[in-house]
Amino acid sequence: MKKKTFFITTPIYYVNDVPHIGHAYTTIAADVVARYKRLAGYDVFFLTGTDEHGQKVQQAAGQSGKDPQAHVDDLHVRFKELWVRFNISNNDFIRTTEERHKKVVHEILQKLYDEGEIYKKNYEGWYCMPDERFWTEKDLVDGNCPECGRKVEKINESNYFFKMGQHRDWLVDYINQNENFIQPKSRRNEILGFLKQPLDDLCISRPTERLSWGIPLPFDYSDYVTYVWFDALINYISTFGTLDKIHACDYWPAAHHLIGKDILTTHSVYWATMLKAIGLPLPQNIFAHGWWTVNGQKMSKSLRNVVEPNHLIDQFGVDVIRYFLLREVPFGLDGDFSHKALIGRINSDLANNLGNLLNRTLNMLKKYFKGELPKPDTKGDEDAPLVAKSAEVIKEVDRLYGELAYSKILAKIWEFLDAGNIYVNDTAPWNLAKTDDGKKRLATVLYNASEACRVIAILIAPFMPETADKMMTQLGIDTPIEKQGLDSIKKWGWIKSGTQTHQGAQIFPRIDDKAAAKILESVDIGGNVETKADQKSESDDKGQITIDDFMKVDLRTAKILEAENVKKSKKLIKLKVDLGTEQRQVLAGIAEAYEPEQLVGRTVILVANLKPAKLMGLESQGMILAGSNGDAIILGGFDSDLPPGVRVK
Ligand code: ME8
Repeated sequence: MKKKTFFITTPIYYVNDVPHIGHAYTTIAADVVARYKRLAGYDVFFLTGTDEHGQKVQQAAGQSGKDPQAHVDDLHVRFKELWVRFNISNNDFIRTTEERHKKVVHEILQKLYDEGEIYKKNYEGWYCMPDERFWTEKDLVDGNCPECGRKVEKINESNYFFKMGQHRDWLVDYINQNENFIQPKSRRNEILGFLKQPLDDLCISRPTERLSWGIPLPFDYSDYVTYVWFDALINYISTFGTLDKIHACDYWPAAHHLIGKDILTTHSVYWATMLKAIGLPLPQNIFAHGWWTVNGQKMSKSLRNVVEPNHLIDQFGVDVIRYFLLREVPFGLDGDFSHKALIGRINSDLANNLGNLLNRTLNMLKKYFKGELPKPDTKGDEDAPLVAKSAEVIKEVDRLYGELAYSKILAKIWEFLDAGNIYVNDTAPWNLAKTDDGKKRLATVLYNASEACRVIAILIAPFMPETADKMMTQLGIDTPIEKQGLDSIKKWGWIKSGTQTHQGAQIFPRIDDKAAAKILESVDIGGNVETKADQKSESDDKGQITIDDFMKVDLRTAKILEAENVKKSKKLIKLKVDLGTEQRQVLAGIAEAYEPEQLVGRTVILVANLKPAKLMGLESQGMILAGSNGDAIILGGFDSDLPPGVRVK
């Protein structure tokens, strides 16, 4: 039977940029899904690449005295090499300067031109040189570019335009009818808001006298090159060859275009309307994730705070970074990078939890069975809940992949890990080993604990492929993980009795306080901000906090979806709030000031990273901010609408 296909993409990165954790983030996120879908038996095609045309490349090449092609040939390698280091399993790496790509761009331009979808007109507008974009007078902010704030120039020239404006109405309908087309929901609303204005036609050419480094227009070859975005977006299909081949290909439409929130309009408006005009179906999903900052600041060369992935890999290893980026911040929200948080995750999630279960299981196998996996013997009450938990987690993980809820997927896998550790605690193998009868039960317990480790290895393999392989080696399993597949964990008991396990070194050793202090001391981003901030907060005796202390509090806008009084409580109201990417239950002590019905629909401020707490037996996942002058309690809010999930700072 033919396998089901699955196509996933990352943006193609500007070749001039130095790859940083932001780029790594999207690429790792795509890789995790690609790996999971392969494990689930799909025929996966995973595409990434580099965007190599445009003004900035032309300028940078000029400054280094190189021909632009030689310049991009040198630079694109930085991305390719980084993806190899990160174990990225892409099936293709497309470069927009490759002939195969240019051919498809030409074919599409010519087709749209012949069909009257592209026309030429004289145009006067404001042009932002660094962003290579035209703006209308009303777009400008204080006379500057609305995107980057830099100066714009008035330009009057003839250009070619794609008739994008005519597509507005159906696009709005399409977005309304296809809930999953743009995610998260807050981004979808942002685009629907954008489409409330009339949609302009898109200028898709640049005169060669101003910019020569681009794909020449096939119908005006010597005078114009293609606008870099029109060229770049086509990479998602040029990987498959000519239009005929794309139409015939099983991978299109893509299951997911993963992008950062910065490039949402180009994907959900430009690309969607281009596809419609070309006659191709739209991607099933465009997911715009959030933005990584460093100690609360945008990463930039001038602030010297660009987190360089190669250094992180050298210091912590590939899998730790892959894990951290996807565990730390819910996909879709912004996140702040810090080495301290990274070390915290290594110690609590990886060394303590994951390392612990594998290590103690292998240790006991060695001690009581010379490392050989015994045949399960006496059953016990603790077995069925462990097996049931495994099935529940596998099912839920699969559902969460559909939402690209990476952080929740990992949290769910860790629930099973906890269940494994509890199983070992409750069955107390060290006591069982004392009697002959106990030893029969011990055989079952260690068999089940080993199978639990294998289930975990398979579930974490998409996130941490090297770790999963190491776990398999220590468990003595030589069947590759892809061969075992997801099906092998759907039924308990794949691992074979008699397998000789090999306890090796701790997979994730703890980073002790001394080593952690040394790492933080050596961090050189933004002028050693992490350690400087620490020193400052220690020496501060006026009760003041630093900006870093403040940035640790993750304040978010949250929309109240449901509200009800908590029974037997005079003060508490139970709220269900929308955080853009997830919904949470929060208890607020505001019942004396508000009726539940007054609250639904309001946008409030939530402390989103507060440890969950139980109040009147109910879990509260965060805290709502309110002010009080003694008797009146007033909720904090905003004087105009903000979507849910926006960071407040
Ligand atoms: O926009 N946090 O390329 P680009 C999270 N060539 N993600 C980040 C990030 C950050 N701080 N910085 C970058 C382009 N990214 C175009 C794309 S696609 C047809 C053309 C990630 O090099 C994120 O995925 O500026 C963002 O969308 C992408 O890098 C932008 O990369």
